[in-house]
Amino acid sequence: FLYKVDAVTSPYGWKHKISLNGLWKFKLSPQEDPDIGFKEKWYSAPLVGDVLLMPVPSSYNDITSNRTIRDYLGWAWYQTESDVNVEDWKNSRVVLHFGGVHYYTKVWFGDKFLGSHEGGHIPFEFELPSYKGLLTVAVNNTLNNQTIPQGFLSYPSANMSGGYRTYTHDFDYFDYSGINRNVFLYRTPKDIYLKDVIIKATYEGNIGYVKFSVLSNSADINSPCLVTLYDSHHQYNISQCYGVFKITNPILWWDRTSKHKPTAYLYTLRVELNPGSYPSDENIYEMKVGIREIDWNSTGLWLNGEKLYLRGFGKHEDSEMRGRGFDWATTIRDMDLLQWTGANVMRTTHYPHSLEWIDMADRVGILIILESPACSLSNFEDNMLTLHKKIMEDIYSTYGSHPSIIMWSLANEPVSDHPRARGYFLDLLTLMHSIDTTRPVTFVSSRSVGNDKAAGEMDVICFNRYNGWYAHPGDLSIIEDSVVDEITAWRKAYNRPVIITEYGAGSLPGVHMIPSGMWSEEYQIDLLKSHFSAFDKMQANGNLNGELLWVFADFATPQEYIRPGGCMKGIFTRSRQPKKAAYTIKLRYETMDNKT
Ligand code: GCB
Repeated sequence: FLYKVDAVTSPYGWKHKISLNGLWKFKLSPQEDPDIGFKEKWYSAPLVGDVLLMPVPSSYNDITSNRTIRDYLGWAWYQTESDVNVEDWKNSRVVLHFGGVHYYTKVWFGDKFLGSHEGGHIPFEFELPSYKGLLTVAVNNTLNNQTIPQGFLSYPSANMSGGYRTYTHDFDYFDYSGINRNVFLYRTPKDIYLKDVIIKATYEGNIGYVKFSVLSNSADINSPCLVTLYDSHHQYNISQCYGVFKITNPILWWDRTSKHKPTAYLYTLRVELNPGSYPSDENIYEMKVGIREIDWNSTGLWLNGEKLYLRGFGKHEDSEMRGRGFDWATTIRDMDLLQWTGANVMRTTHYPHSLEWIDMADRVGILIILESPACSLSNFEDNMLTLHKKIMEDIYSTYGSHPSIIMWSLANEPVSDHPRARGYFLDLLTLMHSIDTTRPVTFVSSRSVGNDKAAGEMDVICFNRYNGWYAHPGDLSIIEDSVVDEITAWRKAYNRPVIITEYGAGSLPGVHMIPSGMWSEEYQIDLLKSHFSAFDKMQANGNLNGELLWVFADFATPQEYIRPGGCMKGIFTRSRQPKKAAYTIKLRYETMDNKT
């Protein structure tokens, strides 16, 4: 497969970065006194007492053999020493970057409170007052009716000694917690520094247009910038913070006619603020840019003028021991396996995946439907909408420049037959259209055509349905007609592109049955094939624009009697080895690839 050996392995373009990954001190607050860490100011001195070493990044849940840690709810404390032993950092602005911490985070540097953050899957950062010191992070994973996603804590037997409590949520994945993604420091000049670079890279005819805006801390839009766009053949310069590069005969990010399919061609954009004013290159930021155009109308989606039929998966960021913790080995393995199947798309269920992941998708040419963390939403009150809007804005500013992202998904399986759902999702749709005119917007429905109040308003209809599994378990004969009828009904009702974003069956590797029965590897294959017959008909008559199987690999769920050791609908096991169905999918997706 095609990996770019010349490309750096980080989506973060600052020149000077120091990783803070490694073993951090870790301590849980006791359930009897959950706020003790704040009262005793655990941040002001090295953590003592029941302190463990915890790998960062990783979720803390599955690292130890301790049940309390696995099932913990409340404030977990992390601590490390930031000791940047570089003289030059003294005169710089030092920024502490977190790729993602689930769910509420409070951060101190020594006694100084740096700030807090809400939301588990979005990067955030703080300026550090100095570059040497004790860094403490308190993280709380308790979700409630006002968080995204929601969780429900209740005390059904408050009188019982020990205060028995229950905690549930409506989404089915294990809610892994802690410092799940990379942590690092980077440095910039103190006086003028970059805050964001927004890119829109498209083309018309044989001209590529790379529109950029460099946002810095300076209010002066005329502050000097040198922006360079280059690849190994060409270099273009613009001495302004806003502008458009016009490139004749650009190499497009995705080109199905190329010998290497797809090409995933990336240019580099280099931004230099106040050029020439700094002895080091701390005023330089570099990022990759892919030139491509997405179009959509009532009948489908096009990428660079070619009509897309999406074939791929929903996928969790989940692996053994690490939980939701970012891991290069898993990332590269997953990217490799995705290509091995011949898939062209992946939905980041049910939250945005690490930026490193999306960056890899940019490099290999996998298309991404990027989903927000709003899974199984049932609260449509105004304060929820405000939080959801903020999350979508953050998602856009974090991921918006990545060429692999072809569509935004506002939510997975909300209670979209709720009377408020329509207004709620229309507001989010309007917001996304106002900030990004280049990509379609959807949410993924599990409601029926007749009951859903909002899916028909989206640019693309995405729905999940488990025929032969949750509906009519064990019955394969029902599948083909049900799928054909439902896809036809969605198209007829709303005249929009339609994608089935989840279907599938659980299988336990090594369980075999003839004739096939539920949980066997054979049943998973038979169920997929029954769906394929329907999909082929619907693709042929133009009613279906894509099929995404649930799920790429098995993953951890809360403990439930309907799931033996996790969600087993993967075509790969949790340790990323193929089940029999992986070969069925590979055959189908590769054959489709050869057709296009
Ligand atoms: C769904 C959800 C997904 C679950 C899946 C299942 O509809 O979107 O998160 O894992 O069903 O296997 O139950």
